Amino acid sequence: AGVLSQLSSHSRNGRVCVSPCFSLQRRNNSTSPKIKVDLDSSTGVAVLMMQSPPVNSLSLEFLTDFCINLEKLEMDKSCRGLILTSTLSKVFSAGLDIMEMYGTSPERCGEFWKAVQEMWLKLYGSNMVTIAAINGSSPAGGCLMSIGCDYRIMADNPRYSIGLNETQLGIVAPFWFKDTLVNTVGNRTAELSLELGQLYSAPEALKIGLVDRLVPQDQVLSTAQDTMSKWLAIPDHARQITKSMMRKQTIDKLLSNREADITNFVSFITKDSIQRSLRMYLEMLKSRKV
Ligand code: CO8
Repeated sequence: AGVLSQLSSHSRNGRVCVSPCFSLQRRNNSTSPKIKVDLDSSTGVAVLMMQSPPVNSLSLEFLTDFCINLEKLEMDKSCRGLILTSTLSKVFSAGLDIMEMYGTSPERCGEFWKAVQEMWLKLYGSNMVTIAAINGSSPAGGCLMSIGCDYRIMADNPRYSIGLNETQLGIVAPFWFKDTLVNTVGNRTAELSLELGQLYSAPEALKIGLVDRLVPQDQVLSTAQDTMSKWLAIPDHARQITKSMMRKQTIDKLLSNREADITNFVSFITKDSIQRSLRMYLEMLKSRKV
């Protein structure tokens, strides 16, 4: 078990259960329809590519697949660094799949939310060095994934946006989304950003510290690789303990409130008024195309 897990008394509770034979399997490359992982055993760096067109939306199936892949890499001692990126041309991830929250049963909503929690717990608490290579727009859940990493490199394109825009959909980012944003950009900026549901262009995101670096689109991945080698020069144990010190309190807050958080989400999202807001937002997304 990694240092983050050892230091957190609850952290194993949150883990997706992977059958022993599956988790012990050591493969360098794995492919699945929605996610592709390339692990370079000479550098110990894995690149996890999200490849679920049209927008890498985070459905239950996608999140399950994501967590299984992350768990496998976490357990593989040869893997020390993870770069998260997208194979799509203009989108990193459109965030949670809105269709998972619209017109679905409370049971399915609960299962979905548990998978969202799991994704964040695994990513934010990872022992690996995690770098988001943000090569396209990254709203809401896509932004959560990005700020769940240790470092963010974004394509320098003012048309790409990133942020927690939940209020624009008439929904509310839960406390652990908020905490992750506060930990990244500070309280005041997070407050403005969350209340307004603000999406920032890549240059604006750099200015407020939501991302760490902008580079031309075709250099996002190579810059992530270069940055990774600098991070990997730091001894793992020292970096991991420091990471845990910075993140443990935030992680433990969700771990000790997981069930209540699921109940809150399900009762909120299934309200008629919230369902109406989601429908209007979906219609707006469709109408933008016309
Ligand atoms: N979920 C499901 N479908 C989506 C999503 C999504 N998040 N985003 C886009 N789509 C669909 C579109 O409706 C469209 O469908 P169709 O082809 O059938 O018309 C298709 O994907 C392609 O979308 P676009 O044409 O808009 O693609 P573009 O490349 O022009 O734009 C963007 C890409 C910028 C990502 C754009 O699609 C966009 O802004 N999407 C919406 C992003 C968004 O607002 N996501 C918020 C999701 S909510 C969330 O992540 C956190 C919720 C926390 C819940 C808390 C409750 C308590």
